[in-house]
Amino acid sequence: MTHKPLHELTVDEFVDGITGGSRHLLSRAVTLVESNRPDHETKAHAILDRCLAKGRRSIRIGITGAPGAGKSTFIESFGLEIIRHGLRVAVLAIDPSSTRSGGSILGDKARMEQLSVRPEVFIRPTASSGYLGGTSPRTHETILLCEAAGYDVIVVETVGVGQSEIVVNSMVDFILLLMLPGSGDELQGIKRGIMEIADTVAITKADGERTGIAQISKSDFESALRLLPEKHPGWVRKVLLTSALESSGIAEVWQNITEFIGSMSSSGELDRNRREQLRLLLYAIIEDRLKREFFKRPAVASLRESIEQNVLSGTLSPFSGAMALLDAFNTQGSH
Ligand SMILES: Nc1nc2c(ncn2[C@@H]2O[C@H](COP(=O)(O)OP(=O)(O)OP(=O)(O)O)[C@@H](O)[C@H]2O)c(=O)[nH]1
Ligand SMILES: [Mg+2]
Repeated sequence: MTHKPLHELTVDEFVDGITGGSRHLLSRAVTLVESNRPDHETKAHAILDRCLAKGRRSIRIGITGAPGAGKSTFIESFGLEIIRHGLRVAVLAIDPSSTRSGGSILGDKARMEQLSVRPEVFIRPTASSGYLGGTSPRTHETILLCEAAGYDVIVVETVGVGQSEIVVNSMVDFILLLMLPGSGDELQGIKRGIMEIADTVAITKADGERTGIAQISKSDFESALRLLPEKHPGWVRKVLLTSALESSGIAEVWQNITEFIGSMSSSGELDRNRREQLRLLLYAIIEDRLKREFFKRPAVASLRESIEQNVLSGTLSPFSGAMALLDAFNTQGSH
């Protein structure tokens, strides 16, 4: 039954499979969520509606850091720690661009070798290409599916190079920022923006000859964090030393996150945050839909290139160009 083509599976079959713990059907539902085909979207939303109604909850963790900071290796070790507590884990790795996809997906599977073979783990790369924010409402929808599938912890890996970590911040409960030992210099630069959304900072690769530098970085980050405004009332950000290679500091990170969740749920902040995230998702879906419908309209599609050229050559202002495209959209839409 489960090998039927996607369109032959009913919404009921999907929902029963997902909530019953089938990784295969979960994976196929994620494919539907990511599809641009209108019939897939309709079905994906029907599945999501039913899944949301189940009201299952998870701890959602965003893990961000510079390329090569050690995110995937950390998640392997961290995931193994979480399942030791009898919990199920879903890992969503956001692929920053479709052009990179082949390489990084294979890379992540290889880096999470031990984790990926565990039956209580679901690992899935999610595409982000074409979205300014580096991720899309679809990542949030995938989180909701994993939650309905009963995963207790959902980990979202994103490369902290621009906007994607900000967007991920709007779908998770907790952001863990991974920093390389010796990266304290970056504190002066753009990394401050990322620091502000972090709930905890973990220095990675604190092993071997890097141990000393890691210790120095820890103090640097602690001082820098003290200067930042609070992100969640009552939560004091910590800096932890970790090594995925030696599995050290990993249990402390998990402990730190459970403390965070405990304190934020008793203050009501966790629920407040989730409600705000649903509001953001509502508008993200609208924006996403409108944008796609706009560019799909034949009148817009046929005018788009010439208008863009005229704007680039300076014969048309971006404002007039945009208005012309919007007029084309509206005129055709009112038929
Ligand atoms: N010594 C040491 N090396 C590590 C540790 N964790 C990761 N590495 C190495 O660092 C390199 C990058 O690790 P990844 O886990 O792929 O880093 P990433 O942040 O996921 O990288 P991207 O997804 O490409 O941004 C690999 O060669 C790892 O073997 C660690 O705890 N100690
Ligand atoms: Mg990675």
